[in-house]
Amino acid sequence: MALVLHSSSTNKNAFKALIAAEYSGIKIELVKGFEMGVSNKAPEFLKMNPIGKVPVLETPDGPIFESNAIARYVARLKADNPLYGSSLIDYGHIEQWIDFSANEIDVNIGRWLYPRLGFGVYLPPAEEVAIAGLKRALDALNAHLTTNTYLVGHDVTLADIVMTCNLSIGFKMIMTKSFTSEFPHVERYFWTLVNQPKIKKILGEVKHAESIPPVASKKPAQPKEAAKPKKKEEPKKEEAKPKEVVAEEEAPKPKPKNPLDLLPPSKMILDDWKRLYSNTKTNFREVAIKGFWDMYDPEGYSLWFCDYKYQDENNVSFVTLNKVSGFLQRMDLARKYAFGKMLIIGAEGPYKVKGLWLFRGTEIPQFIVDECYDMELYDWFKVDINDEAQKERVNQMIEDAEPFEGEPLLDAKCFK
Ligand SMILES: N[C@@H](CCC(=O)N[C@@H](CS)C(=O)NCC(=O)O)C(=O)O
Repeated sequence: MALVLHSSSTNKNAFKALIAAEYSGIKIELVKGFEMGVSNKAPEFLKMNPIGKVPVLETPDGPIFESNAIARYVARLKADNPLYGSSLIDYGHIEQWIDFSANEIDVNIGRWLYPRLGFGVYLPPAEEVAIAGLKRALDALNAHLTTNTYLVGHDVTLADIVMTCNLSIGFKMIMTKSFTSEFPHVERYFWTLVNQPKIKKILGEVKHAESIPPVASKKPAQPKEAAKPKKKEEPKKEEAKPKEVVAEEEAPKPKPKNPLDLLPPSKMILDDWKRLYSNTKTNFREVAIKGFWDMYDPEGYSLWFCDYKYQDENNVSFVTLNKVSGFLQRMDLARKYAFGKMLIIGAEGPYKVKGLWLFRGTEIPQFIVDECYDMELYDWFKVDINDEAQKERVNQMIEDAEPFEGEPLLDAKCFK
């Protein structure tokens, strides 16, 4: 059975294996009729890669996913393949640069590019972090390439193949000349590599991006499945289709009535509560908290605690704060129907992120779950208002009481 690569013909992650195959004299067939978003959602594909991402290589011994793993497999098919260098230390360095390319270059290009194309939410501070991370990585790469033509040794290795493919999307889509000219050795390296005949055969003519793509829209344009975490931060890495994305975003959409507007009227007026919360400057317990419970209508509203699912990852204070701010920004669509408090807890990382939300209706509104992908990053627990301890926890969260559950607060953010 031949090796069959499941991917479209324009996927830079698939190019890694195809180039490795060119260098190794291995034949790989690209599967016929592959359609991104359709073929990779089919049950047969999900049997090969349960996460549904592309590429996947079908081998006589079973499928392999993850493009770097596929490229390694292809390179190993040829005994003593020079793509893997000629010593143990070469091998170590090749692996080092493959990981560097994935974790420092590819990730940061993706975090800069994809939100601009509408795949993920565009947030200027997140973009700044991505660009800073990318520049740091390119600086290091540039320094290495000052005295090296290739990443390892004196010839193309698998590390160069992976690095070139990862850089290619940056050079083509977002890293303009004025950006890359800060890294002259990276430029020299990249143009040398893309002009190697075996690489050029797969990548084709590569053209330098002339401008940074404008932000398609504030609202992520990915299909629903792609918005569902695991993903956390990870924007959808689909081949970019900026035109389609923009076109889709610009199409006028009829606005159906929100089902929450059809609920029986409630005695609780959300804006009254928000006003009371904002205007109470002293005696918060006696005025605002008491006022809240006087107004609260359990028939028309519900209270929910939420706990961030990945607390261990909240090591850096500003990243954690940005994450919460992003969540509140994306909740904008729920302003008429919700009030929230988010606490960032702890004196040092990992910080805990916990929140309290008041929603119109007795369940978490479905449109919020559907439209705000952060909802899946949290575990949600409905508050039992007959439980005094839970009520007290609500009070403490509304009040930003410190210490909260024995710890100081780094910050408290309010959605109102
Ligand atoms: N780390 C993976 C990334 C794969 C990936 O993100 N593939 C994108 C296309 S380049 C994809 O399949 N996206 C579809 C999705 O996220 O559902 C690899 O290197 O293979």
